[in-house]
Amino acid sequence: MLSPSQGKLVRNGEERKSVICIEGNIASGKTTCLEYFSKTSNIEVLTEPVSKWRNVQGHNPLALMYQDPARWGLTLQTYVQLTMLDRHLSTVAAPVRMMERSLYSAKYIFVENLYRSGKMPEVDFAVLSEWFEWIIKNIAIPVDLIVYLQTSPQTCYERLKRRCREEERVIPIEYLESIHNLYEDWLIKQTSFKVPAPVLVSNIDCNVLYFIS
Ligand code: DCP
Repeated sequence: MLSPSQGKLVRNGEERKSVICIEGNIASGKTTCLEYFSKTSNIEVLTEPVSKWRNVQGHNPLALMYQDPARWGLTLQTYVQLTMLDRHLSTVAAPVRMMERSLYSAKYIFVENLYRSGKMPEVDFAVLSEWFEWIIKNIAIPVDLIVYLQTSPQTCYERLKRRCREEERVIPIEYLESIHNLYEDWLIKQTSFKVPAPVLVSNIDCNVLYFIS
């Protein structure tokens, strides 16, 4: 049961903090959304550890993945899985935690996209899948609400070009369309993978907000 005044969840008589994951395509506006809430008291904001993905002991697995996904996809996604798990398990300080993406979307969207597009070898996909399945079976990854920033791939593409992140210069609109379709299947149609929490959809293009429980 959620107590709206304090954002606390009560399960089996025990209180714990609520966790909200902000999901959406690349450049859909997740960081801007989180920046807004970071000014609110009682909410702890955790952004994606992108800086770590761009610099792990002097290496840039994000850039390598975009240069040669078949070779470096596993490397990046293994590290993403580790850093996202670390985020999920870190001690929650405030009554409400908002975090950018999740362990779930790393697997259900990005790993899945690499595999389906033929850019991740089957053995790499199998290894990542076994890791992921082990984690969610053995470690509690609580998520209480998913906020899906639903944006057209075209809007994301325009923002992506404007922000000019060096590694992302090679991303074509087709890549954003694939990510978009995977998100829609997962969170809107709910036909691909288990959805771990209710979904609040915020459609940025049409200014519409609705809830899927
Ligand atoms: N990425 C990836 N695999 C993942 C997660 C992310 O390859 N499992 C990539 C996609 C982007 C980069 O990492 O190139 C950063 O992700 P986002 O664009 O989602 O992060 P932003 O902070 O840029 O998002 P937004 O613009 O919505 O704030």
